[in-house]
Amino acid sequence: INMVHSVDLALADHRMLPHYQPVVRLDTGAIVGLEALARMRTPDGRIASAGEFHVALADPRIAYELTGSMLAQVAADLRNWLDAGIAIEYVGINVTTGDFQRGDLEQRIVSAFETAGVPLHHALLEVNEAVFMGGSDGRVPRAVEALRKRGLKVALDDFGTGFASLTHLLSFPVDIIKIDKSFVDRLGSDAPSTVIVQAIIDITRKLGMQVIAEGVETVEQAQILRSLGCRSGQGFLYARPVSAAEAVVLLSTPD
Ligand code: G
Ligand code: G
Ligand code: NA
Ligand code: MN
Repeated sequence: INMVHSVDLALADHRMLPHYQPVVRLDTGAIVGLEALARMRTPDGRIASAGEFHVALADPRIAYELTGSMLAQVAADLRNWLDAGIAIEYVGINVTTGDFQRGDLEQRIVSAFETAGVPLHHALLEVNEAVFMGGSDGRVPRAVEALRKRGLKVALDDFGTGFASLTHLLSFPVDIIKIDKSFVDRLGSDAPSTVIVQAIIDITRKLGMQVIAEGVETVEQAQILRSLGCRSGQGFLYARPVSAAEAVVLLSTPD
């Protein structure tokens, strides 16, 4: 099957929707934010994960249109949650190369959030290392700088898997570093990984950035992360990505 075609049809039928995974404080378990993850309702009613269709996001047009749909839905959900008195710092939205090509990402985010009446500081843009470093013209870091000046937060996603050097972080700072799951997986069993995670936490802290550990699955990983000074994490240990309706329940439940 042709994934680009499937996602195209799903976009036209409003069958692309955000699910949300909580980001929690590792000491209390309190939810500080959410990451929006695209899901596709298939014609037979199943919910497909992004892993099943993300090859289609290599098509710049598909990536661009998915982001438009996600921005509108995330901003509307945020408005509902804020109206319900739910305190939520940010919702992360994943963007990729195709989102940076037309030079209008900033305007698209601003207008989606203005339409919903949601302040921009609730938006967290998640950009992975490969996208951040891709394109020799420096287009992405410049766009990121402009977005941060507008008051959005930016996270460098999947940190440690790509080529973003620490030198680069000094030139193009971001608000949040998300430590890739592959490092979290090896905590405890693999000494070098522990040393690397410790170094990432120490250096980013000194640069004034926050750290989120991704893919936390065990109590032991969470305990090691806390001992290394990591304050936030996300992963199946706390919650899987859930629908907007289920997210309300998680957000409304006292910790
Ligand atoms: O949720 P899941 O594990 O299936 O996600 C698989 C991959 O798809 C991850 O790399 C994730 O960042 C990416 N992804 C999920 N939702 C979106 C989205 O809305 N836009 C983009 N560009 N990527 C997404
Ligand atoms: O590339 P990005 O970091 O945005 O991808 C996040 C992906 O990781 C999502 O598809 C989400 O479903 C998945 N994920 C989140 N927490 C866990 C976890 O604890 N274990 C595993 N295996 N996957 C996770
Ligand atoms: Na992400
Ligand atoms: Mn990630």
